[in-house]
Amino acid sequence: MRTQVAIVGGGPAGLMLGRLLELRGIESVILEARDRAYVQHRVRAGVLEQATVELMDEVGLGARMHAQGLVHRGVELRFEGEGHRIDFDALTGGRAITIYGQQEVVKDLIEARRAPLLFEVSDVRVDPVAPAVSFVHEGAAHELRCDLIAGCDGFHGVCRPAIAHALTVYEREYPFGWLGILAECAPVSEELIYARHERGFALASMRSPSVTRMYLQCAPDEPVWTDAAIWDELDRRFGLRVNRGRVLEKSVTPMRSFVAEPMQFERLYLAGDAAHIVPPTGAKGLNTAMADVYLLAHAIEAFYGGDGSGLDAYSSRALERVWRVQHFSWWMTSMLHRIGDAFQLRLQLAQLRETVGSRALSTALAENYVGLPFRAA
Ligand code: RFL
Ligand code: PHB
Repeated sequence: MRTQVAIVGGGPAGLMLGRLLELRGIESVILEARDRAYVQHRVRAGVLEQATVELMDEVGLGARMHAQGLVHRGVELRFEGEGHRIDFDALTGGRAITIYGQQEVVKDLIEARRAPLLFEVSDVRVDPVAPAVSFVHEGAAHELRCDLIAGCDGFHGVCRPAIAHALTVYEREYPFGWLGILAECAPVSEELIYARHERGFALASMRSPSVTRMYLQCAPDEPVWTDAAIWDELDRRFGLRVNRGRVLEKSVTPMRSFVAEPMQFERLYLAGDAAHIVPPTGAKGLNTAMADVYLLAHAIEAFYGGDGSGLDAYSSRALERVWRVQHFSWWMTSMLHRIGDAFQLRLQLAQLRETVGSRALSTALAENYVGLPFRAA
């Protein structure tokens, strides 16, 4: 087998890269370890930055997102028993976020894909020098020769480990995780609520006017609680009576910050969670994956036009944005979670009061939350 770009991983990064290349007349093959149903039903991110929304439009897949997504023009920060709204509209000149599940984005991209997308591949091995990718599909071993490999196989994939000798890793693990639930009831508020409470952080989000998504700070290895214990704790931490309904899904996610540098070795280019992870407090993981592949697709297009300078600069350009997002995610995480000693708790409150009280700091939060523009070069 031969193609121009071998894409390892059919998550948001790999699928969007495939779409951007297809629209530029560049061939690709996407190799995905899981089956289609699993990939389409995995409950993960829900917040699309303005630039991600614009990208879905640019690739011609915005219709369902605009019909079903919920546009939010602000979020609430809640602490010391009171809510404070950060007004995106006023602070960012009309920018907004859209609530639309990651698995819906994935469904739209899979639906649109015409070029090869192989599910349930195994034994994937990448050779960044050849370059080539070997794998097993439907019982047969294959070798895919290519010009470039895109490593879009997430945090637990094979691409980053394959070039570990060439990478430096920067990381921080947090001494807590998030217990997340998806439930059949109306959201407690029209906008997201990020709550800091002495018992720990809580977040109220949603997927639709009748489906709620909520998170509670917990121990990183916490056994999943009973539904009743979760609802009672949500009431306590928000200081409100939240709507209750049938719990459709619950799970615990550990939290870490992680960056591998550079995001390239020979002809292998990493994008999305394969190269970096943020704690979910800033809602940045999916959006940063999209920013990476936007940059990478333009660099690949230039490469086939005879100019390889964009590919050479890909890692350093992507990392500039990655570190801005790392800082924002770390800032939101450390400002809102139960963390550290009494001194640090007082610093947190001082920081929160200033963030909602000062126009400069509210603007910084709003600008980062709605997201930085995607750059093509
Ligand atoms: P993904 O989505 O992990 O996709 C990687 C794909 O590669 C496949 N794969 C392989 N394929 C072939 N061969 C192999 N050897 C392979 N190994 C793995 C996997 O099956 C998978 O399909 O990475 P990608 O594309 O980089 O996308 C990143 C995002 O998924 C991730 O950053 C976000 O989900 C993070 N995240 C959030 N991001 C946001 O922007 N906003 C949010 O509101 C948000 N909330 C969240 C989140 C992540 C969460 N969890 C569970 C980690 C909330 C949660 C709870
Ligand atoms: C979500 O709706 O899943 C969500 C929203 C905001 C975050 C993280 C996750 O910061």
